[in-house]
Amino acid sequence: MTKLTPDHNDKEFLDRINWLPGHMIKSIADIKKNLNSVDIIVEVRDARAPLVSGNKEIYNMCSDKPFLIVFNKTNLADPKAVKLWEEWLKDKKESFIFINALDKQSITKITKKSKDIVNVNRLKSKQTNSAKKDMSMLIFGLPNTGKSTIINKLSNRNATKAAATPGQTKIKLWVKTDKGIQILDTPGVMPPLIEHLDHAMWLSAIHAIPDHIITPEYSACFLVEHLLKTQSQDFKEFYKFESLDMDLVSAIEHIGKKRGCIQSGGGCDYERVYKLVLIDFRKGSLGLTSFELPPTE
Ligand SMILES: Nc1nc2c(ncn2[C@@H]2O[C@H](COP(=O)(O)OP(=O)(O)OP(=O)(O)O)[C@@H](O)[C@H]2O)c(=O)[nH]1
Ligand SMILES: [Mg+2]
Repeated sequence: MTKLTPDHNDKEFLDRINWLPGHMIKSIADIKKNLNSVDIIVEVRDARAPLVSGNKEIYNMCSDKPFLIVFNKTNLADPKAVKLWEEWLKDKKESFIFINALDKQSITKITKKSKDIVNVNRLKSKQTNSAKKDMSMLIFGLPNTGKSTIINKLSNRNATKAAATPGQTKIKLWVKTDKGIQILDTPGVMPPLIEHLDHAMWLSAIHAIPDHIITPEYSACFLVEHLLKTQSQDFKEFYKFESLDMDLVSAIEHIGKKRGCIQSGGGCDYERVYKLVLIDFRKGSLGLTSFELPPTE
């Protein structure tokens, strides 16, 4: 092991985490162009980092529009943190739902909540026959938050490509559902600027940023440190630790031994440990983890 965590003053690293490939620049322009022509805008965020996984710039452009925040992957988040967020968001009068896109009931909730918001807006703007009309929806959000999965579930078919690595959707696509909803799937977009290194680490842990940007070493070391600090019992049991009172290097080497990541000379194969930790965490094997709690002020 050489370097464990990135240097907070490493300018080149900070530039790299603000990952903005060409298809994202185009997607941001497409999203902005379509905001005014759809009946509802749905932002898909990650329930494990409710504010940091949001896009402030696009959110601020939607203040006077029918808008729903869908916090997805709630099945991987800490239920206690989710409860606190629900209370905080209610106080802020946000329209939101916490869901798990892999569960059918969650999908019904999105349809119902969106229709309610659109109908209230149509009544307010005195559109007649409001309840009968079809509905158009734009879905946007951070890479890998589950936008295309949600759209496939809403349309009951594999209308758009969904997969476990960020940057799957490369071009926008209109999808029709049999429930009278037309949905615009858009390529995942990064927030305008990640200012804090910790936030970049959270986004990497939830796999919104591809591993080659942060490096598996930094991401896995951040996660192991986090799980040691929070004394995660699931992490302890999964890797059969006797105690979590140890330093990062010892913990990594322990995981290497337990998971058979040993080089031919007998030393720890650190690179394999890093990759395994990321896979195990993202599957949920290391427990339900939230990185962010509601602001207290
Ligand atoms: N555990 C869990 N996994 C989910 C959930 N929703 C989606 N996924 C998984 O997350 C991965 C990413 O899903 P996508 O639907 O491709 O995400 P996306 O937001 O369209 O990603 P981009 O197109 O890259 O922006 C897939 O492996 C999905 O199976 C969820 O609620 N829980
Ligand atoms: Mg997608």
